[in-house]
Amino acid sequence: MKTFHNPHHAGHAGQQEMFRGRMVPCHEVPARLDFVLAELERRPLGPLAPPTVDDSDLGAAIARVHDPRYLAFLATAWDQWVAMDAANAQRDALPSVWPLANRHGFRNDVLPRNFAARLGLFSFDSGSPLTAGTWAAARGGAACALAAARALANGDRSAFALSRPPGHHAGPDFLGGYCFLNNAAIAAQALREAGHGKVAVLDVDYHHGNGTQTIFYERADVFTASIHGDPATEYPFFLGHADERGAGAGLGFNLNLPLPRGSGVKVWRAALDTALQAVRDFGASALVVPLGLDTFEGDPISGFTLKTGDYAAVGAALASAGLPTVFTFEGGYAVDEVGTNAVNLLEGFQKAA
Ligand code: SP5
Ligand code: ZN
Repeated sequence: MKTFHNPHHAGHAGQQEMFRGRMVPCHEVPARLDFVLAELERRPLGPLAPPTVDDSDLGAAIARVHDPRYLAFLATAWDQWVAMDAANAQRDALPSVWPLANRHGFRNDVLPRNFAARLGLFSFDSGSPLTAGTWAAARGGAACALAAARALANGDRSAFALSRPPGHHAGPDFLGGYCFLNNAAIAAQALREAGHGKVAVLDVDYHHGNGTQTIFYERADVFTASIHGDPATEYPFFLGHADERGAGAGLGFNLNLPLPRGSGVKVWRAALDTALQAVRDFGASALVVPLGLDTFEGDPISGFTLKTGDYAAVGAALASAGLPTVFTFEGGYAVDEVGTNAVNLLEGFQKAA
């Protein structure tokens, strides 16, 4: 399995996120990726390299899943933030005002001139700091996703897009959940364009993949499934319930498998079997796995109890789908263990594939 890693990831380094009325240190830190990379060097699964995709191809691939107005904002957001106040260069940008566009009659069709208002327009939480290197890092992640999809198009059976910030919470025109560009969606769309008529996304991060669900919600050509903490109690709270099955042409092509906080490997593996059966029934010819390792018992912000020794079998189960597979690196905040857990899963996949 080739791994495409993002050389720009460390430029995205948030200082703090809002939690219960206080600022706390960010969970989504550069060391997460470094630990995965170090473990891949100890236990190689295949070539490790930065992606090589040209700029215009990359821009086009990103624009297939994200809105132009959002992309124009992200590309210049840091400069706008610093233009507001030169002292902002030392601070992360976080939103503090939101239009709640679905309710209360607030408008989202008029782009505000004020930067804080713009940031709120394009965000859904106050936990996703935007920093000087965020755009370059997010673009580098999209390049990893595109390169991974292309590796499959060239005959590879699997590829790993190892990048941060993660992507699965980012929607067509919003950031949140530490995510800015939806790498899994970019890979899935690139696989569609490479000739796969039906692509499945099976999200195994602890948190519901709301961005990916939203991007493909009305489409029948990309089936989205997610196993996650029940949004009644778990982030991102406002999406991820079992009754969300898709809409319009996409009705029946979204599957949510919420599990109670505290769930262990047995119930989680049963949900995985359900999701894999749905992927088979859909008839996908390629699979994208947004790979979060925050299902781990030691994760500081999550509530499942999978153990380090469980991940190899999860990888093997994913391989049983028999599909060419792109993995995108998502959550996983037990930093010391995230590399071992990720490589256990990927190695389990590769041995069984
Ligand atoms: C990609 C991904 O896993 N995103 C997760 C985003 C979760 N954001 C909200 C987490 C708030 C948890 N704060 C808990 C602090 C405990 N000390
Ligand atoms: Zn997560």
